[in-house]
Amino acid sequence: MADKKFYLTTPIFYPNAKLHLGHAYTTTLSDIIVRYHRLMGDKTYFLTGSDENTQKMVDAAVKEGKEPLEFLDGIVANFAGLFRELEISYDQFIRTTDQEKHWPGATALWQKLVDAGDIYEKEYEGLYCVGHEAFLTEKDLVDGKCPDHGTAPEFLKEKNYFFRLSKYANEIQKKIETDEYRVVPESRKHEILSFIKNEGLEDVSFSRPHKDHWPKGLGVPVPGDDSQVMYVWCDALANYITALGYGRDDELYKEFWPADVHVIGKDILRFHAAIWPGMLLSAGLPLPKTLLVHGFITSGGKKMSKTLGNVIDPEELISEYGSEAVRYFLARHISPFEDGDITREQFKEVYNANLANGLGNLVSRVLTLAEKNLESAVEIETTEFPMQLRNTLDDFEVNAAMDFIWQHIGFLDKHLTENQPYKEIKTNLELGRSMIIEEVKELTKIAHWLAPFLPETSKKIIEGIMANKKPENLFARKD
Ligand code: ME8
Repeated sequence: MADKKFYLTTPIFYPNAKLHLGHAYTTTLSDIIVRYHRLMGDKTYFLTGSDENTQKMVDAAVKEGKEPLEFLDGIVANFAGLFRELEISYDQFIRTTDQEKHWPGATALWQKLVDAGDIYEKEYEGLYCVGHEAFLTEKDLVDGKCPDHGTAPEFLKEKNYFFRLSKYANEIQKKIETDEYRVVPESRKHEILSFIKNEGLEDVSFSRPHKDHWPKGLGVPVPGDDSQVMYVWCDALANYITALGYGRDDELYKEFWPADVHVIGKDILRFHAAIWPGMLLSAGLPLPKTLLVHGFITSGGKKMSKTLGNVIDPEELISEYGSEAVRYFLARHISPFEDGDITREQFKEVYNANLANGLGNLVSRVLTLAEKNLESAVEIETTEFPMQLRNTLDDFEVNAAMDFIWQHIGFLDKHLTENQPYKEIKTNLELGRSMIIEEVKELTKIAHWLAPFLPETSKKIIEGIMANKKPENLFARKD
């Protein structure tokens, strides 16, 4: 398995505001999957980044009285800070304003679509939702407003270049039906297939007139027509290959493309399961293998969104509980396939029950016993990932994998209580010690299994075992 490559991407996020817990979910889920593959010996590449050539970013900058490009640097530094705190082990952070890394590949890809005869010019009228960065139709609106963003779309009439997506509808449908391009979970596969079957795939507007108020350096110019920049979704989707050097220095591209997994939220399914494979087919490039589509985190039953203003700030949770507690919550208490709700009360409750009283208490019990009664540290043995854990993780069921580990935490806790090595040791030193050694060995396994999910905790427990000492500050109870 060691020579396998594994390339995973997250969406590139819009830097018009700070990231919220939904974005933290996507990146944490992605990080867990990548860390698991890295542990299994795969050669991994993990890409994330920011989607910067957008109207909404310009609007947000203007609102704060800042120059857009200067505003971007501040927000992107924030993204990187959050990802560092959350221990996101990405290999590259791509920015779509990066003229050296991103633009050559986006331009080369555009050229391929032109060469295939799939780009044509057309006058266009339509309703544009800045929140979506997409054209909507009357059918999409509720009371004249975009139901996701609560705002009325702008009416635009302009010259655009169009991408002939309709030409690829059948081929895309077939690739998804046969799982050649696998959409997970099944419900999302059905969703996109019935969309293609019922509504078909229309050609997409793929450029916008360059705006006078946009600063230079924003928007990838359409090759051969300075008056137009690429439509933001066209250049954004290209990031998955431009970051690997497509169109400039394609060593990484050759090694890692096609992507093994694109992780996205359900809101951007159509872009990834229709437009993106259409672009790749037109360019004659291989399709990604799997699209993992997760649900939305809601807060008190409502979608968490920057526009709706009901976001939970991951930084706040991290400063109160620590980043490992946030990773724990996202991995275990949110399903990767369905929507999941979070409230601060529930967060505190599961933190106390499963981290402070559960894992934290178990580590403390076992290692206090070891520290007091063993003359030297128990030797660390290498641990296999049990088949059940591997199966769940291969199926992206990160929450089920966590349940498996917590089940074992429960077993070990019960074992300790029932066997009472702390009593045994008073009458039979040898037997008592060998019982404690067994408990430490079980704890070692749990610590290894935790590595992709809670890397810092895993390390602290292993260090504690190696030093024969209880680690300090592991999940203090919150009242
Ligand atoms: O769509 N729950 O960027 P974006 C869970 N730039 N995940 C959520 C979420 C929620 N409430 N809200 C957002 C874009 N997300 C484009 C992507 S890719 C070539 C371009 C996550 O900043 C989820 O992964 O709006 C969703 O798909 C993504 O953030 C959208 O991020």
